[in-house]
Amino acid sequence: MSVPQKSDAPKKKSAPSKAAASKGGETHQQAAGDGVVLTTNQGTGISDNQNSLRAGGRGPTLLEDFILREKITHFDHERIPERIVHARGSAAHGYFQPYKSMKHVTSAAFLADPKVKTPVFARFSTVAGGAGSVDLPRDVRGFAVKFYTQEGNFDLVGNNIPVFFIQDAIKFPDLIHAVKMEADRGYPQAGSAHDTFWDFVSLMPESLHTIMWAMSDRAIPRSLRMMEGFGVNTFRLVNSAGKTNFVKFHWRPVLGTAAVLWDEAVKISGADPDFHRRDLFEAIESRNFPEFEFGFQVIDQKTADALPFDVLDATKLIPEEIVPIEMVGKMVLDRNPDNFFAETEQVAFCPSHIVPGIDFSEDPLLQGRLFSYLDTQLSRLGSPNFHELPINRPKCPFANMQRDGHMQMLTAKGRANYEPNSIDPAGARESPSVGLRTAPIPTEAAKVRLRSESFADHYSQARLFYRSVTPQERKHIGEALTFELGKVDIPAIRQKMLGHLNIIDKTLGGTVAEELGMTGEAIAAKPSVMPIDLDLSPALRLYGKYKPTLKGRKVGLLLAPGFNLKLKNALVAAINKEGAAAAIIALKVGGVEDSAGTRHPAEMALRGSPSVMFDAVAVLAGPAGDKALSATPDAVGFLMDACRHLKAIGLSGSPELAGKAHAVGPVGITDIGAAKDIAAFIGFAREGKVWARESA
Ligand code: HDD
Repeated sequence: MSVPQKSDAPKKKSAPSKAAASKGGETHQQAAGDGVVLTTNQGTGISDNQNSLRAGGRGPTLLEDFILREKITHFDHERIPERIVHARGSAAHGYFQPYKSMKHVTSAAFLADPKVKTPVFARFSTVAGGAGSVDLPRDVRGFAVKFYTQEGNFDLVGNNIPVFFIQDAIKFPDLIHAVKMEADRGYPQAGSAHDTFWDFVSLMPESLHTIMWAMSDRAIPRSLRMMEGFGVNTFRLVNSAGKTNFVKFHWRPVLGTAAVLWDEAVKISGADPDFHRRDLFEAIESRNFPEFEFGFQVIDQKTADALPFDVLDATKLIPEEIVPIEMVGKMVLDRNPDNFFAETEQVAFCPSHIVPGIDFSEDPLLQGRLFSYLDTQLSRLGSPNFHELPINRPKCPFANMQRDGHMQMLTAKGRANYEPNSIDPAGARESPSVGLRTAPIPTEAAKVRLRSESFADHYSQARLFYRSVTPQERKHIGEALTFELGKVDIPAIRQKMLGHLNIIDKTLGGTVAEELGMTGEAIAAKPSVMPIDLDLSPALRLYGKYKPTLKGRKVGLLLAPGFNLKLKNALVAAINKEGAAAAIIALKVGGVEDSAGTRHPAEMALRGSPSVMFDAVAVLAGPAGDKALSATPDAVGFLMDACRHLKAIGLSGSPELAGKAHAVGPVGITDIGAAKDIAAFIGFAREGKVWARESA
């Protein structure tokens, strides 16, 4: 153990070593050393943690120094292989509580009693980038939740997009190889805008529906707290009478959904690569606990049979307008991990971790996932005993005859390590009554490598999504496709993609072709099944579906010398009343003087706090402050970007800056001359983005 132990080692003040003394006396730690004694992993007290053992003060280091060797050896092995996908992630602890009993559809105990709180650990991630990549590339986000139920762990390993790129798990390595950095050059990191990815997509039309989502603003979320989540694959629910239904799992953020604009995402990636991780951590630290409602779409066989697509096809969704989502409970994330590595890094999710009352469907993507996750944990965590790590260990009793293995942490007692046995009558035994029983779904059929005909339509739902979302979302999809395809070197890949886009929607294909300067160059795609026009589904929209709110958001207040203190205080109070946070920014982090010459502390310096880090901004200045700001490119950029990024803007006493930043006239800019004007600013800020400015 490398954590400080309440060891039997003597708790006495350690004397500085001679060597340390000869090199300049006591260090900080040595002087403060009244607490727990630093020891080796074997519990031997360490007298000097600053100097290795050497032959004389300037001589070579001695091999004998087991303290040095133990410390360096441990350090050399501090990293484990990062996840092959979803390497970059952030997580939190919390609990799930059902609103009502769901006994009629599932026997799962954690869904049976509204009084029962089930502990959870949720990890959000990007897919393509490495563990050290930025938080805001254009990418699907992972949304994985481990429920530590009283009947065992249930892992719901989903994404923030309800559909997937491929229909069969056998294509997953190809998909991931294509999207990750290219094999020869090792770039781009965490980005899909390159040839190999679009080559794959252009040859795999089944990916087009998910592509529409990945090119939408869903792939650049404002916050992990403001994303929807989906189980993606179809699962089954089984009740105590053995009756089964299909189910699609959904998560809905109580704060509503929000995304940033692409230009914001690019700038945030530079200004704060940990934007999402910091946002999640700080929200929980400040007790603004992220909340997500858990919803079920329960689908009986008859409804499934009547759908114009196959429920087993992970590239398809079931519109809420056909099967509504029933909200069954809420997850609250109320505790940050104590240690990133021990928890966020070592947590091991597996879709195969289910509990009685939940079962798999025959979805060929899910079936492959059932193998892959357990397998990957063996190489990532290095031992079949990964379930014994505290973050993975069930919180209910667990017992079986599995023994030994690398890093065994449990000390099994007794002789009986096999079953059946007569030696330990009180030992663990199978239980037909409480054990998991697989739903007896009939499966007899010929063994074939074949894709069902019912999976053949790759365009109808891509069209459904594109046509159902708001005009802004459609515009951004077109822009994202233009950006991504503009980064593709091989013209034929772009031409093939234009052919696919034309089938999804002629206007989309035409706009992207025009923006690429490739009108008339599309290579026609030949769908095996011609798309149909499905009834539009407004529920697929990202914007306008939730009530306007400023809750959980962050407003940046840039204060410059001579600002009006009364107005600033009123503004902060109004922002806090909305459940939002106000961040005080000044030219210098040391502080800023108000109109009465009183100095006030700042939380952030302007240079490190561009407006992309906030949901809305206000600038408060006196005449001297306005002059100083307009002479500062960072301040002009602050306001210009806020304007370009459609943020609500409040301005008080900063006409010169506003002029320089072209922030005069556009809708959503409020002149805050007096406290009564604050309401108008808050009104715009609640909307998230001032879309009218984009259209203008
Ligand atoms: Fe996967 C990780 C979600 C298809 C193989 N996947 C992983 C994580 C999420 C998803 C959220 C990160 C979990 C964490 O935070 O540790 N994956 C999905 C979804 C899919 C999907 C929603 C489609 C419905 N995945 C998928 C397929 C395969 C994998 C088809 C392989 C056949 N996924 C893995 C993996 C990972 C993983 C290689 C990497 C790290 C890990 O499992 O623990 O096994």
